[in-house]
Amino acid sequence: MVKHTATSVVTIERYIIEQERLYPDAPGELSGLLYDIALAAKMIANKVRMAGLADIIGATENENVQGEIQQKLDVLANDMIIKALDHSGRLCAMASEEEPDIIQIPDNFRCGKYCLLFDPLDGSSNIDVNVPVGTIFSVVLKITRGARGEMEDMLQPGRRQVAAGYVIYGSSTMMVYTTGQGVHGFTLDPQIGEFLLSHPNIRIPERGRYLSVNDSYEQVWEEDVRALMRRYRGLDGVRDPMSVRYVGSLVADFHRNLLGGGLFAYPANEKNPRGKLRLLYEANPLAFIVEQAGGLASNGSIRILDVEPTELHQRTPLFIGSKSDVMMADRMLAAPVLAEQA
Ligand code: P6P
Repeated sequence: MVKHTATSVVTIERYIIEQERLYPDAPGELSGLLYDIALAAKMIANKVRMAGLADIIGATENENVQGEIQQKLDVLANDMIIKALDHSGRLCAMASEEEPDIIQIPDNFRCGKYCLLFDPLDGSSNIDVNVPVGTIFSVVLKITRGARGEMEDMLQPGRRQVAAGYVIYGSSTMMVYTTGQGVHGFTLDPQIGEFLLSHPNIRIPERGRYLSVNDSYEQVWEEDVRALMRRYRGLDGVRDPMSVRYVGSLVADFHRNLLGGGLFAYPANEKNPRGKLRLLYEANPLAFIVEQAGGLASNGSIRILDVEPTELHQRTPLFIGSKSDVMMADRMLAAPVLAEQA
C-alpha cells in the first residue's frame, strides 16, 4: 500500500480504493458504501453551515431554504443519509437515532449485504450556539437469511463491525473512519468539495491530557465514580491532573481526545440509570475507532465492543479514550475485566 502523509493530495475516494486493493477479494461494496456516506456528509455540512443564516436567507423572496433549514436539522440530516444510501444496492436495512424502528430498503431498490446504523446529527441542539456537531455511523454485515434486513442484523455486538466513522462539522468538516486497518482522517476542502487526507493513521496517546465529563451529575454518581473522577483530577495523588474539557457534543469531545489524548466519561446516574449515550450508533462506532487508534472503550466493567445488544436504542455508560485512563476506570469501577484483554 502506498504510504501517504498529510502533505500528499489524496482524496477519500482514492484512499478507499487503495485500501480496498489490500484485499483483492473485497468486492468493493464497502468502498462504495463509504463513498456514499462521504457524499451525504458533504450535503449535511452544507446545511449545517447555513443553519445560522436561516433567518437572513429566509428573508429573500424565492429562497425555500428557510423552511428546509428550519426543519429540525437532525431530521434533515437523517433524510439526507437515507436518500443518499437507500438506492445504492449495498444495504439491506438501516437504523437511525431518529427512527423508532429499522428502516427498510424501498421495494424498487436492490438489497445488499450491509447494515448501516447511524446518529445523523448528534448534539444538534448545539448548532444554535455554533458548537461543533457530528454524524456517527457503524456498518455490520447482514447475518440473517433473506434479502431484507431484520432487527437481528442490527443487534450485533460492536466487535462485529466492518466499518465505523464520524463526521465532525466544526471549524472545518472532517470525516474520520476505520475499516479495521487503522484510523484515517479527511478534511473537506469546500472549494473543490472533496475530502482530502489530512490525518493518516491516527493514534491516540496512551495517557490522556483531557477529561471530558459533566460534573453537574456528581451528586448522583456512585461513590466509586466520584473517587475515579478525583483520581483523574490528580486529587488523590495517584495520577497527574487532567485538564477538564467538556463541550457537551460527543463527537467534538471524542475527536479532541482522539488527537490529543484524553478520556470521555458518561457514567450511569439516577437520571440515566443505563447511561445516556446509545450503544449501537454512538458507543460502538467510536469504540471501534478508538481501539483501532490504540485506545479503549468500556461501560465501566466490560469492553464496549463485547456488550451484547438487546434493544435498538439501548443506552450505555461510556468511558472512552486513552488506554491507561480507561483501564484505570475499569480497575476502580469493577472487576478488572478489561486489564486482561488490553
Ligand atoms: P449532557 C448531546 O445531546 C449528547 O447526546 C452528546 O453529544 C453529549 O456528549 C451528551 O449528550 C451531553 O449530555 O447530559 O452532559 O448534556
